[in-house]
Amino acid sequence: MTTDLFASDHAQQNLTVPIGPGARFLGGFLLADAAAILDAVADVTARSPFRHLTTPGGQQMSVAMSNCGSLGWVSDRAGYRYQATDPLTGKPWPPMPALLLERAQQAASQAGYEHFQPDVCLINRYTTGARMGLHQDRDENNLTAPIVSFSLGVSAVFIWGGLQRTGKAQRFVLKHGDAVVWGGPDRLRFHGVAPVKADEHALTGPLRINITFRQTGP
Ligand code: MD6
Ligand code: FE
Repeated sequence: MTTDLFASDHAQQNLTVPIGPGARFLGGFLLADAAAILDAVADVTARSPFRHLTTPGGQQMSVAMSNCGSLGWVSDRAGYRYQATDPLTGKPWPPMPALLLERAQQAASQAGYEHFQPDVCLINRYTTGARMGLHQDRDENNLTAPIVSFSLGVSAVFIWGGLQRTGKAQRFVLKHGDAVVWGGPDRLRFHGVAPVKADEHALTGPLRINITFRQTGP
């Protein structure tokens, strides 16, 4: 069953729902500045375009990615890692726009994580049918910092598992404007995104944009 954590849709903004001891769903957190956030994403991707990375196993990912911040997450045949330059342009990743940093820090704080200093902002673009398999986020050196995730555009079903790959997963809908923060005892939970259904959003057309902020440093 897929739970709609925000059953009354976006009538209310900023509803905080615990989804684990260290994880919070912030429904509608970004609604007031969604358009400005998407503009900031467009500025980043004009300089470091979206691209489909290859997994270490040689598969092309269905989600297209870019980054901003002092480090970016990349994947290729050699593995997953964070690096300061964009392999596509050979240049540093674009700086993290102030609005993105500010909203990420506010989300973290609203979920109980003060002093979040993200140095990575990974931007994921989903077209119809794109998905993300079940994974843990564990390429960061600093596992004490939470991860902050923003969802914009077309909705998706988020698969929210446990600390082991096997076992029961919950599913819930991430809509335009929602944020999720997780850390502490939930930091290494398995999670993924079900194939995005054909849909349209006024600001993104058929696309879903997800932005995750990570702190790799101390
Ligand atoms: C997505 N998100 O929502 C994929 N990882 O498109 C993630 O993989 C993710 O949303 C860690 C923390 C939050 C996330
Ligand atoms: Fe993840």
